Order: sequence, then structure tokens, then C-alpha cells
Amino acid sequence: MRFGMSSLMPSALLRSRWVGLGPTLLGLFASIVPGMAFADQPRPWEMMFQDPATPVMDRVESFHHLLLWIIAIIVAFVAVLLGLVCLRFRESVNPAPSRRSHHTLLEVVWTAVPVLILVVVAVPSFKLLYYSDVVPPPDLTIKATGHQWYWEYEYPDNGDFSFVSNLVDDADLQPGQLRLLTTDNVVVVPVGKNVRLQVTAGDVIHSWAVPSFGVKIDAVPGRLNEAWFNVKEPGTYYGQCSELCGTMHGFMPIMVKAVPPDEYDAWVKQAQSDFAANSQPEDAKTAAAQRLPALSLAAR
Ligand SMILES: [Cu+2]
Repeated sequence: MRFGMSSLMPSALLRSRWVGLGPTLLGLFASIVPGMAFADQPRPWEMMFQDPATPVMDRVESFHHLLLWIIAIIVAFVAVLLGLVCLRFRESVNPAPSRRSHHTLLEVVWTAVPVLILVVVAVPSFKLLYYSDVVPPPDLTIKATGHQWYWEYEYPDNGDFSFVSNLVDDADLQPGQLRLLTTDNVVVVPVGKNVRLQVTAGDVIHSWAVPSFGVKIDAVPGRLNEAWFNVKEPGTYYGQCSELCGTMHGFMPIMVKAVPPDEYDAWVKQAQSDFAANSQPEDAKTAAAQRLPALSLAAR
């Protein structure tokens, strides 16, 4: 349901060529760049959410649609009222204005209706909040630690190996890899499993965020935050640090690859030997420090 919101939009909005422009451009872009996984990454001119990859994001999207409808109806209602007032009660048509200052029924209605609307919004809002907040029985735990300016990941359930995930510089990108979103080491997770994500930081506050997962959680030094996700489909999913954390805040992406469970087991075996005698954190710091001048130049 890539552009599912279109089906929910009032037809007047759909007729607007600007609303149709985004999906058209995206379709064009998708057709001229073959071989890329388009499932869950930012796209040029994107106006909608990325495709939901987890049950939480499914619910976030549905809740967004509900709110969009409520907002649209309120905007339309207020616009009609405004238009009516401008037309029917302008000075030339209505030279002697009403001097009424109270109207009990009206006042009750304009108090009660907004309260009702807020209740209608609050019920699914709290349901979603608790659904995303309470971690269901996890199949595995991953710990993400934010550093200036890279992510470090630990797999305590799979032999407690850990590795560092650094941005791939523009010069080293392979064809099809996404600029500023590709990392050298990728977080691999099995599809259809509840992954408990523990998040913290080693220096300043960062934020681990993957839009298609519906996860955005602060990484705070000295505090362990928790989130969860259960990825429905195999694929590669992208995110970025989402808390301003210093010069290279924009250069510490998150890349998650969801694979079938047997592929995951094979990856774990490989990772256990690859990352066993691991001097990576120090290497990563050096790499991050060395990259700083090059990237600053590129950004100019
Ligand atoms: Cu940051």
C-alpha cells in the first residue's frame, strides 16, 4: 500500500495535480533506476510515509489517516463557516449587525463537540502508544549505542559479539548504494521475530530512528531505553540519527537488513568469527575522526 493515503483523500484533493505529482515522480524514478530495493528508504519528493515494515508502523499510518480525515473535515467546516460569514454578513448585505452576546446552546455545542473529537483522537492514540511502548516477549535483543559519530551494536543473545557501523563515504559507494544512508556494517535481524532494541549513548544524546519501523528512540548516556520491532518482509531499511549530536550528526546513518531466520543464523555464525577479536570501536573512532575534514569539504 505504497500510496494508500490517496485512496482515503477526498476526491477534490485527489484532483489537485500537486497531490498526484509526488507519486508520479516516484514511479518515474523507480522505473528509471532498476535493481534498487525501493521498499523502505527516503525517495525524492516524498510526501507520504515510507512503506510500513512493522505492525507498529502499520498502526502509526492508520492513525495518521484517521487524524488526516478529522483535520480535513474541521478545516472544511471552518472554511465554509468563514465563507458564509464573509458573504452573508458583510456590511453591504447586513448593515445592522446583531448585538447578541450569548447563546447557550451554541456555547454548549462548541465546547462539547471539540471534547468529543479529542476523545475520539485520544482512544486510538493511547492504544497505539502502549502498543509501541510495551515490548512483547522478545525473540532476540540488540543493543545500539550512539557515539560521535557512529553506531555500535551488540548481540547479547547470539554470543555477545559487537560491531561498529560507520557511514560509507561517497567515494567508496558501490552502484545502487544510497548516499549518506549506507553503512559498512549492517544490522541484520530475522523477519517475523520480535526484536527488542535497547538504546543508549556513550557521549551525548543521539536518537535511533528508522521511519519504516515506526521507531524513533533517544539514545541517552547513562540510560537504557527500549523499543521493539517485528519486520514483516525481508529487505533493507534505512534510518538516521535523529537528535542533533554534533558536527557529523548527519553522517551516522542506520542500515537494517531483515533476512529469513535461516539466513540470519548463518549471518550470526559468520559475525561471531568476524567480530570476535574486535578492536573495532577504537578503529571506528579513528575512522570517524579522519573522515571529518573530507566530509566538511564535500558539504560546502
Ligand atoms: Cu546525531
